[in-house]
Amino acid sequence: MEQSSKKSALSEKDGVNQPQSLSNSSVEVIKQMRRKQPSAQELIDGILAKDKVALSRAITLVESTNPEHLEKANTIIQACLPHANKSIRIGITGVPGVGKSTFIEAFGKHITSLGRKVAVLAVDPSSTISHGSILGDKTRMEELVKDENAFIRPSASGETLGGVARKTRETIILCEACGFDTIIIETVGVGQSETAVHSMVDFFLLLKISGAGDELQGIKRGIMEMADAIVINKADGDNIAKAKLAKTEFNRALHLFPAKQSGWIPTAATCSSYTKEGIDTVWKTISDYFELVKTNHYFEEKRQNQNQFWMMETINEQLKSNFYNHPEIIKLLEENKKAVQNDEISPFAAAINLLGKYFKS
Ligand SMILES: Nc1nc2c(ncn2[C@@H]2O[C@H](COP(=O)(O)OP(=O)(O)O)[C@@H](O)[C@H]2O)c(=O)[nH]1
Ligand SMILES: [Mg+2]
Repeated sequence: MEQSSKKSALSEKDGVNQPQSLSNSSVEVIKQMRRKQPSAQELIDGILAKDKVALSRAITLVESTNPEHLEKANTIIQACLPHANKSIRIGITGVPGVGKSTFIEAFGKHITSLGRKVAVLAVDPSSTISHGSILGDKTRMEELVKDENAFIRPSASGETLGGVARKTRETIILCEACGFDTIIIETVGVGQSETAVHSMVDFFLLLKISGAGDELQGIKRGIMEMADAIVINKADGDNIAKAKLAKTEFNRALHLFPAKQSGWIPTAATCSSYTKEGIDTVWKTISDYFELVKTNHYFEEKRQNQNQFWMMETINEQLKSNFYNHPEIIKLLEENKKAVQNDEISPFAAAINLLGKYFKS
């Protein structure tokens, strides 16, 4: 039978022609994106081969809420663990606008020029509201983004601080396995994020700017206590003299704090992330710190304590969330709240009752 040019109802339909406006190269890119997701093993191999694309994809799995992704993420983390822990971890805090991102750009470039490999992460539990403020920061790190020896990852968002902290800690492991020897973690400098970051880094740097001469005003004592160094940024132009005064004042204040367990004596310094003046001194200070704590073994001790701390934190958080999400507890909690309000039961007895019910169920 002769083939008719007219298609029968049984033959396949013609697809939609590719519109002229789509270039072949973008079609190829879309096709690549749609290709099968890489397996856990492929990502592990990629990370260990220092492939940043594999690293990014694995971090996306760590950040996912999909249980299947989390399982895959756990496999990858387990495989990466033996290759982790070989870096130095630096936390950077300071109020918004103090210049953290600009500083990290200048500092990051400086140390990659010395042959180091830098990964920059951020802890920002508020980014659900601000929609990932660090995304804008990526443009502040224009040079570092292009640097082959740097990796910048915007913060995980839409989570509790505990959730963000877990993801950041797991991301650190992946970055280290991918060969990054310096991890920099920026905090937004508000709320509790400093404490969380302090519990996952070796060195904690507080960034400041010179004020109206009353430098210690409004600075939280707890933050000063956590700091291993205070760096007064924006020491350029008309600011230089004021910044030097601030440095003196901070140095005096730092002397009043009790000695640190690390044996390290924190100091204040000035720098400009614009002119790069003082950036090399900050790195020198940090290097001196690591030399000290690696010699006196405080380095390992602190990391071990941090691991224990995060294990306990995770248990506490899981217990709490399981308890409050338990269907029966949700119901009983409301009933007991009312009973407590009406003085029918003591708050303590109500709590014990609920916990008893939960652990028996
Ligand atoms: N003059 C001066 N301005 C700076 C310096 N570092 C940062 N800035 C400016 O301060 C503003 C806030 O910087 P940014 O890095 O986004 O601060 P962050 O919110 O702490 O991350 C920006 O306009 C920067 O250009 C510096 O060393 N000198
Ligand atoms: Mg920033």
